[in-house]
Amino acid sequence: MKRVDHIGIAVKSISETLPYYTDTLGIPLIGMEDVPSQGLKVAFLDAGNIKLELLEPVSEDSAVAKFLEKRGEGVHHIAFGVTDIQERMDELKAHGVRLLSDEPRPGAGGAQVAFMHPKSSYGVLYELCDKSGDRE
Ligand code: CMX
Repeated sequence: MKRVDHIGIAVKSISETLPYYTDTLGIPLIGMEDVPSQGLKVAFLDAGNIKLELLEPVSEDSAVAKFLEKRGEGVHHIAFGVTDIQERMDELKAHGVRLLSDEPRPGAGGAQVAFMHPKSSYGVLYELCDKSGDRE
């Protein structure tokens, strides 16, 4: 993994949190998006060499709703930018990493995404995020 694409941050409310990022920290908003497949509304912010992704659950059974309930607001995942996501997934599997799906799934911004279980990544939820766009 050579590049971090974004850091996902779980929040209860994007509208309440956004002014802290845009006005207090001065990080420009790139855009907002609904991600129904994950039960989420997300906002991407441009922090220079990396993006921040605010994650607000819109469905009670979304992974982020469970995270907020158990751990409260805060850093939720780190996403590596990759190409050839299926190849990267197969390599990780061969190294014994537990992936949360056998195949990539559609994520925000038209990306294909896959997650590594935090129990096999020493407590961190890592995402693979492929925006090469040839699988949509
Ligand atoms: N970071 C680190 N650890 C986490 C975690 C996170 N984000 N979420 C859960 N965990 C921990 C739990 O606290 C639990 O630890 P303990 O057993 O020590 O308490 C452990 O992982 C396993 O939990 P679990 O009961 O097996 O599973 P959960 O129901 O908590 O779900 C996970 C965890 C990772 C499987 C689930 O969140 C998931 O499927 N995530 C992938 C999808 C996702 O996160 N989507 C949101 C982002 C989408 C986007 O960016 O577009």
